[in-house]
Amino acid sequence: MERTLVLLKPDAVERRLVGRILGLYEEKGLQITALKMLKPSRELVEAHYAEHKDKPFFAELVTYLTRGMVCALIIEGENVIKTVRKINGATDPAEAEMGSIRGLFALTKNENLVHASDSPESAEREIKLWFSQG
Ligand code: FUP
Repeated sequence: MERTLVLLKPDAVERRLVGRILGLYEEKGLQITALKMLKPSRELVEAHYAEHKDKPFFAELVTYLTRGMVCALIIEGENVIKTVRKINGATDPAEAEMGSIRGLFALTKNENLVHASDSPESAEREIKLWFSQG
C-alpha cells in the first residue's frame, strides 16, 4: 500500500472547495488517513518546494502558499501517487483534463489549488515535513 502527501492550497480554502476536492479523492475509493488545517510558515514552504528555489516563480510560490490556511492530508491506497496526480490534473490548468480538479476548478498555474507528491521518496520526505509532530 502506497501513501502520498496532498495539500489543498490557500485558494482551495478561500474558495470553499475543500469539501468538493476531498469528495473526489474519497469517491475514487482512496482513504484519507491524516488531515489538518494550518497556516504554514515560510520555512516549511521553502523546504517543501526546495527543488524550485532557483526558479523565477519561487518567491511568488512561497507568498501564495503562506498567505492563508492550507489543508494537508495523507492519502493511502493502491497506486495512490499516480492516481491522485491524475485526479489533480496537469500543473497548468489549461492542459489539465476536464474532470480533474485543476481542469474543473483552476485557471492558471500560479494558483492551481492542489499539490500531490510525485514519487514514494517525495511522499515520505513531504509527510515528514508536514506531519512531523505525531
Ligand atoms: P506539480 O508537481 O504539479 O505540483 O508541479 P511543479 O512541482 O512543477 O510546480 C510546483 C508549483 O509551482 C505549481 F503547483 C505552481 C508553481 N509553478 C508556477 O507558479 N509556475 C510555473 O511555471 C511552474 C510551477
